Amino acid sequence: MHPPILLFLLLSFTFHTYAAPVGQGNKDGDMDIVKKYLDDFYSSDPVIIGQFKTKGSDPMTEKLKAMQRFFKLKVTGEADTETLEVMMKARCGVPDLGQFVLTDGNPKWKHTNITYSIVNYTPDMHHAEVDKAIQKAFEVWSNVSPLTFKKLETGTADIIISFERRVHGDNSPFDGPDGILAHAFQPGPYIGGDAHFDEDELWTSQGGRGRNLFLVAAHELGHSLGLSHSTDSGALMYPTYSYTEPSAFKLPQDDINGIQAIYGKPDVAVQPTGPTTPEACDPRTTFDAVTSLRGEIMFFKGRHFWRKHPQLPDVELYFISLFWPSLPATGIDAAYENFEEDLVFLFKGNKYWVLNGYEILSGYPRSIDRLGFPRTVKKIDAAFSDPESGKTYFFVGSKYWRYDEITHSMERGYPKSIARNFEGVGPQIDAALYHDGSIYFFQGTKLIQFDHDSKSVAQKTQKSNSLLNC
Ligand code: E1S
Ligand code: CA
Ligand code: ZN
Ligand code: ZN
Repeated sequence: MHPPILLFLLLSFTFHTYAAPVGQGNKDGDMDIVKKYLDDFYSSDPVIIGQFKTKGSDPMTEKLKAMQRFFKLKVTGEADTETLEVMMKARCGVPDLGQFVLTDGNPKWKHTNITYSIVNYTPDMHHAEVDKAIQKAFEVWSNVSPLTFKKLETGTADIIISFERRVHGDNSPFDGPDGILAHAFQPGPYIGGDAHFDEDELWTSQGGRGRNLFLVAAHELGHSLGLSHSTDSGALMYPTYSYTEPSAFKLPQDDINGIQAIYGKPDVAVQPTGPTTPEACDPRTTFDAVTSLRGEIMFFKGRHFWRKHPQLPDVELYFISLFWPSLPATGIDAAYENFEEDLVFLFKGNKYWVLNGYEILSGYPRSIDRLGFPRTVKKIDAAFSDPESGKTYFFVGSKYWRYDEITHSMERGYPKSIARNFEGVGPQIDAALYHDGSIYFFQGTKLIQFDHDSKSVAQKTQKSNSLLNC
């Protein structure tokens, strides 16, 4: 979701995070949150609310209604649960509406052949590396829109890029190392479209220490083109920086939708698409792999995993690459916890990795041949380990294998037929989990709870995501 908003027109802004839970029914606490939110993000002068302005009642109610209209909530003028939920979402300090309304309509470039210039360079990188990072960042957007970008060596460009530190003449001083990394202005004349990078950061063309100039520039240029922040945590226009391998970077679908809402689609036969952020509670959600890890349950899907703590109602969504940069960034095939040795095994293709807590043990990945699989097994669909017997079950197509964790060897007489020994389960299992004495098989959008002792299906009607508190 990208409500196009004016950025950086107001004098200054600060950080506010409303991540703290609010006691239900705590009306005073709720009112504090509402008041603070409206003061911070819905500027005091109701005139500024512009097209979202309503007449009558007190200013607080007006602002609340404006906010509800902006987020397409029911316009009640009251701090109902839906409204509070939006207000409590953690967010960056860029106001939604105070700035939005200062312009007539959504700011955008009126031409598609946009020019840029780089007026100074950071000493942290070679000139050529800076040029390359900026060029690549523009390509992120030109690949999915009708826009083209040309670098000017002389004359005034639409988008002027510079490295600045502290107070630098635009009423939005930088703050030294960390914190604010950069900022950019919405499309328009003069300073409009310009992108400034904080010279007090360490700029790099890699990962590790410092900030990747390509990733930050790609985000800032989104602002330069008229995009505001997205609430999609996987989006490039999400308010907080996260490192992903630049050569593997694909512009997320949410950002593609955002830029195309402003400028339309590119003039190419095959339309580009990008990765989407999965929704835990979408009834269509399926999983790649599921395992427990020291009492928590991890659900892997694409580039992400959800982490569910048994005592907590909320589930957390993370990028796999955030926790384990050296793992394949996407598509884990199978995972299981070895309770005996307090280790978690992750599988992709014919390789596997072993985790101790959140640390990958050295010496991995290894080939699954080392577990005793024949070369004909190219990948594993699902796995779970039974802590009572110390046996691990591996599911491959319509068959399964059994491994003894005590003797560290594959058992004889396998593979066996899933249909024969797990009646009502398979073939083609996505993921398996041993949890609370039951085995859970994830098959598409279905979850089958299997009772190990009676060797029968205990419950077949659940949705795959029912363990995620949906
Ligand atoms: C982070 N934000 C930053 O410096 C506001 N902290 C200016 C702005 O006040 O542009 O939001 C602040 C900028 C940034 C945000 C996200 C840079 C990425 C998202 C996804 S990188 C793979 C990625 C990102 C990069 C200013
Ligand atoms: Ca800074
Ligand atoms: Zn600036
Ligand atoms: Zn931003």
